[in-house]
Amino acid sequence: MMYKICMRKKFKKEVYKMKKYLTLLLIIAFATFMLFMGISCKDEGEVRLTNNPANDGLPSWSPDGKMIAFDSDRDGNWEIYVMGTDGSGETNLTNNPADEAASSWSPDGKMIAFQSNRDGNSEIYIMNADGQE
Ligand SMILES: [Ca+2]
Ligand SMILES: [Ca+2]
Repeated sequence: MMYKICMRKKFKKEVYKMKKYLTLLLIIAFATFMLFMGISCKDEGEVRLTNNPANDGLPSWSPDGKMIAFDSDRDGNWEIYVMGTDGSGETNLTNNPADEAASSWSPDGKMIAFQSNRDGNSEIYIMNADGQE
């Protein structure tokens, strides 16, 4: 009789332990799933527009949302480029041996302001959005 009670208590303890481990396992599985979903959602909607060994940076949307201006040093010095919002039609607007950077669209989208050190130190310039100054 005493042996049976003792075994029953032992069995209950084991079941309690197993439930604890099972709960812990479920929590870990749920946390892993949520982490995975979080990472998946984070990646969703991000599209690489440039893909080259040079530096590309400081993107800015044109006011009409159709173009993106950005800086790149892919020709050996910094230039202002524009491209479509899908990364197509990358065009060097400045094409100058000095460094051009920090472009900013005019509110009507017809002009782009930028900085250049073409006279030996940084100055602010404007050009038409097609690169004509
Ligand atoms: Ca790059
Ligand atoms: Ca340049």
